[in-house]
Amino acid sequence: MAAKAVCVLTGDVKGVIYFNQASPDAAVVLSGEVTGLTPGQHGFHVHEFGDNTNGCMSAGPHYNPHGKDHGGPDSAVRHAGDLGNIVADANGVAKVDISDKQISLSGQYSIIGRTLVVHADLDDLGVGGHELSLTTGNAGARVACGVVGIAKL
Ligand SMILES: [Cu+2]
Ligand SMILES: [Zn+2]
Repeated sequence: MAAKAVCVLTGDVKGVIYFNQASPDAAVVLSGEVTGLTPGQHGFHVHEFGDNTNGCMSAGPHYNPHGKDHGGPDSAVRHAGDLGNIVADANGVAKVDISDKQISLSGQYSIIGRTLVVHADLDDLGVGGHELSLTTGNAGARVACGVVGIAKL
């Protein structure tokens, strides 16, 4: 059965991201647009909690149900929530077109009810050699976030 979700990102940076998963074992396809960014790469992750009571900070760390180190979307070792970077153009607009097999919209590791976060800086995908590389990719402040919710089919 197909599943659909949507996330409205709010903050100085804004966006709407749609999630589509054709079947429970299929990749999740993310599409949409984020605006108001500085040009360049920005870390893009699913964080553990769908709690935005204290803004994006209360979303907690990267969603990491398997207790792994931080990585990039194509890394053998990564957090389930590690979706890499989105890239903003000179106008601060990032088009999102990501397909990922470690997140799901159903079952034990569903990301529904968790928070999608956009960061101020580039995610080094775990290989930057910074003390934060293996936990956050040293991606800096959380400039926008939103809870992933069930969308109308
Ligand atoms: Cu993040
Ligand atoms: Zn991570």
